[in-house]
Amino acid sequence: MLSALEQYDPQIFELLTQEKARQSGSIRMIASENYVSKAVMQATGSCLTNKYAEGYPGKRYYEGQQVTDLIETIAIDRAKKVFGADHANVQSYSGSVANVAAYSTLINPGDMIMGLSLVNGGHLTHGWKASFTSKVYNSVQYSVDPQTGLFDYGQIEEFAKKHRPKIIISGATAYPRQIDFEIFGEIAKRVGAYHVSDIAHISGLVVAGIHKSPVPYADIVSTTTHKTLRGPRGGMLLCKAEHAAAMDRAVFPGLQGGPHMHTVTAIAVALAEADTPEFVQYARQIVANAKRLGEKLMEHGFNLVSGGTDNHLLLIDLRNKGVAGKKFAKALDRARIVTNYNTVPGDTAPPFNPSGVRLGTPAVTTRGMKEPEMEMIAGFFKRVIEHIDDESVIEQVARESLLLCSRFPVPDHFIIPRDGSHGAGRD
Ligand code: DSN
Repeated sequence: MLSALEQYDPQIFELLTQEKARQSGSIRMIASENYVSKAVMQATGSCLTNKYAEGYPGKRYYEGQQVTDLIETIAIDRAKKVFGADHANVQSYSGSVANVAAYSTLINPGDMIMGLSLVNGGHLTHGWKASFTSKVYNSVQYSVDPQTGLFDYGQIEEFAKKHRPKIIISGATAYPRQIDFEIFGEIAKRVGAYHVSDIAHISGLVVAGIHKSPVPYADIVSTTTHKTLRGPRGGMLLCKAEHAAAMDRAVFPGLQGGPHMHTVTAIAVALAEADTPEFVQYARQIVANAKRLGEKLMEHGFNLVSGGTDNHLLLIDLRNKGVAGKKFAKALDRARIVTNYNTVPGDTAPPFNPSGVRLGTPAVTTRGMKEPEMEMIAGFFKRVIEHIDDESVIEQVARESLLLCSRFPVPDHFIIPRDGSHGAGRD
């Protein structure tokens, strides 16, 4: 029987089928991507896509909220529980909007924000020059140490003392080590700044207790919900009680109209999944996989920023290889390994053709791959870099990648047990 989509729009159906095959037949190592569970996928594609719900539970501007109020309240309560936060807002459309909402909760246009620069691993919305955030706010940007690739907290404090920002942003999109949020919080206090922490990449690791949480040390914490947290594409904010009302106003009506209730619903589901021993085990394996991958890559002569990783991502600095990041990432893609090219600390190459590639283990770990598979993948990286202009080798690696993928089918039907009684967690 034809599905509704197949029947109504065969062209889009065919393209979705191709994308499903691509996700299934490639080793997906974009550090911000994952595979969601069947339950999250169902909630995302549910009837809540049909509902408008401006406002918050108990105070809406549209009627018909008998169900949405209950669902959003559950999502908020689950977020507060798993992150140990006083207050949560689950309506942000994305991490970018969540960050802007955090800033607008605390400061006014023209005030100064201080974030990690994009080329050092920060996000666009941390005040990068191309971002709206640097136009609305007066942005100053700190860096990592170009030699070690690490935060130099002493230098960050000096920088903060010099500029006296109103907000200091901690968190990154390409930093492979633990971040000391407590120190960021202390620096912010000492210069009279608010502390906003963006844990979009690591929120799943934070929930699992594997990465230190910024919640006790930050005024507001923002995150996406789809990376290591393995929920739908969306954003979320957590804050101390004193900022709760202002933060909710900043999201709605400050920045957004109607929340995407299908996404809020799926966030609720993902948070239930994250609150299980299985998820903690998953998060541990993400890090174990990243560490093993890093060790093997270094054995194969790759330089890693900071010499390894504490989290889910790795940054390969290709400057010793004489191969640009884009060329390597494109060759890897032909070999069925999907990464993104990325700047590395001290990079003089532009962000669109930088000197590194970023890779992460959340998606391959969801597929069930473990350390032996990481060793195989590191071997694929070696062969691709050594034969970057030899398509026959790249094609051979692509065949082996596909074989590896076939041993670890895409778990688009996996289920996280809520009571630990359903065995391996897949149906
Ligand atoms: N674009 C995301 C990432 O890949 O890290 C950050 O928003």
